Amino acid sequence: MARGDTSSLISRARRGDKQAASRLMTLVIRRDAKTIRAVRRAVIRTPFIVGLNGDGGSGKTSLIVRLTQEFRQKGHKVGIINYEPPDPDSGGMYIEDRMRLSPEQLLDPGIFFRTVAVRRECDGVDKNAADLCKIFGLLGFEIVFVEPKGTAQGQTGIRKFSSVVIFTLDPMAGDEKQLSKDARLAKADIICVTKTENAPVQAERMRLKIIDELELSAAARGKAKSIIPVRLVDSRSALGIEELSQEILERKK
Ligand SMILES: Nc1nc2c(ncn2[C@@H]2O[C@H](COP(=O)(O)OP(=O)(O)OP(=O)(O)O)[C@@H](O)[C@H]2O)c(=O)[nH]1
Ligand SMILES: [Mg+2]
Repeated sequence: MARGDTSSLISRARRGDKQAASRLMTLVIRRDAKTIRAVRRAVIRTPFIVGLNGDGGSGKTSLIVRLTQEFRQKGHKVGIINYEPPDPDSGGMYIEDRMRLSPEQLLDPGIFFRTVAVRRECDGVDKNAADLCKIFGLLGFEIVFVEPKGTAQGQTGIRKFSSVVIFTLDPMAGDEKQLSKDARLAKADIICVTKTENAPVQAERMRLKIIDELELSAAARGKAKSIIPVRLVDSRSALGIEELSQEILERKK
């Protein structure tokens, strides 16, 4: 691609043109070196990046959609990067999680949802995730959610470029004993037990178990106490969502 084209795409993205931003994203995903360099040079303000970590089905997208609603009400423009596995036949997108947004959200100019097929995977995200986030910065978006393809135990790559990492756990899934082996726990900034209204007793039990694990892990590192908050949330009923959004914004200051 000619250099002039990249500059014009960058100028258009700076004026809020989402089509130009989308084209830049495609070039970054394809690892066009000139575009990556130009984007890095052009960005004045990298957005605040909220990375979601958690098993497949643990409620990451639902939480993002709910928090997006909160942040829009507070006047913040929100970008979302959603990594999905590629369709093995077409190489294109397998699942289109954009449809999880409400009709109002789909029409909202202050929301930009980009699904990316993760090919050269690193802990559920592509290696150029940080550069993609910068393109939202060109558009003037202040907050970007990044959802990896569901991660497994020990996958904490999202930590490298996120301003805040939220780790989601479904109280009804999996074995609590596995928590002690999971590096995602101690590498999170905020832990959310999701789907609380579905199983309030199990959710509270899991919250207490997580706190135990965090205290043990803090002690092993010579710390008096863990400072990682553990929250009970529910994206359907919005339980705990307002408080969580406040906590994220506090960290953005
Ligand atoms: N009742 C209830 N259901 C939820 C909640 N969060 C997620 N779900 C449901 O749980 C399922 C998985 O939720 P997702 O938000 O797609 O989970 P995910 O972590 O994004 O899943 P992947 O993208 O496949 O890794 C969906 O059927 C959701 O409707 C919640 O807070 N309450
Ligand atoms: Mg999802």
